[in-house]
Amino acid sequence: MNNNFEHIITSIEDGIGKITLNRPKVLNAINRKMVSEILFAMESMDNDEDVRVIVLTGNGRAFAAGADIDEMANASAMDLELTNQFTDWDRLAWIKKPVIGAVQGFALGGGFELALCCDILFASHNAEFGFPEINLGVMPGAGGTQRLTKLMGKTKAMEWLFTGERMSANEALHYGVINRIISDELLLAETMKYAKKISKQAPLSLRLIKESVLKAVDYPLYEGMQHERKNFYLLFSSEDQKEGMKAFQERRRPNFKGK
Ligand code: DAK
Repeated sequence: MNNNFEHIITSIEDGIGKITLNRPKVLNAINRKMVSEILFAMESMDNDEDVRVIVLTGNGRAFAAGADIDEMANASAMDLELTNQFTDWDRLAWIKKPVIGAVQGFALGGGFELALCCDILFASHNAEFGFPEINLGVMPGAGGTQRLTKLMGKTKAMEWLFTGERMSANEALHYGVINRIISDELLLAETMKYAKKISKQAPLSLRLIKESVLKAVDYPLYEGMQHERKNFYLLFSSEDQKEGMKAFQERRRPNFKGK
C-alpha cells in the first residue's frame, strides 16, 4: 500500500491493519483529505489478503473532535452537494472485514460518526462521545442521527442530539454504544490483543457474519433470516468449512485460509 499519507499513519502486521488518525494539534479534526486517506487505506486493507482485521484509532488526546470546522465554515449547500463528499463516508461503512475502533479522548460529531462505522468499539476511561453539531447550528449528516438511534433507541438518542452534551465512556457502555472500557494506558495494547484473537477466526465466516448482522439493523426479521440463510449456505462452498469440520473430527486445530 502507498504509505505516503499526510493525515494518517498505517501499518500492517500479523494480520492486523492499523490506521491512526494523525492531526493531534487539532484533535484529529477530520478534513476531506483525511477522509480520502482513511477510505483509501481501509479499502486497500479490505483487498489485502495479509489483513484480516482493521483497527482504527487516533493519535494524541482525541480519537477525533469532529469534522474540520475551519474547512467547512464557509461551504455552501451547493459546494457540499456538488462535491458529493458523503459518498466517501458511506463507503467507510461498506468495508467487509471486521473494523475495531479504539477511542481515547474525544469522539465528537464526525469523529463519533466515524467510530459508529466500526463493528466493535473499545474506549478508554477518558473517552467522551457526543454530537455538538447543534451548537454550530447544524446537525449530523454522516449517519449520526440514524446509527445512534438504532443503537440506543429514539428516546435517548433524541436527548443526546438535542443537547449536544458529551456522554462518558460509562454512559456509552451503559447504552450499548461501545463494547468495553479499558484503562488509558492499555487501550491500544488490549485492542490489538483482541484484534489478534479475531484475526485467527475463519475469515469468510467473519465476513458473512458481519454482513448478516448489519442486515439485521436494516431488515425486518424474516428478510434478515432469509439473508442469513443464504450466507450460511454460501459458507458450505468454502474450503474453510471443509477444513473446520474435518479438523474437529480429527481433533486438531483448523487451518483457515479464507478460501
Ligand atoms: N475542527 C477544527 N479544529 C478543531 C476542531 C474541529 N472540529 N476541534 C478542535 N480543534 C482545534 C482547536 O481549534 C484548537 O486549535 P488551536 O486553537 O490550538 O489552533 C485545538 O484543536 C485544540 O482544541 P481546544 O483548544 O479547543 O481544546 P479543548 O481541550 O479546550 O477543547 C473540545 C476540546 C473537543 C471540547 C473543543 O476543541 C471542541 O469543542 N471542538 C469542536 C467540536 C465540534 O464541534 N466538532 C465538530 C462537529 S460538526 C460532512 C461529514 C461530517 C461532518 C460534516 C460534513 N460532509 C461529508 C460534508 C461532521 C460535522 C461535525 O463533526
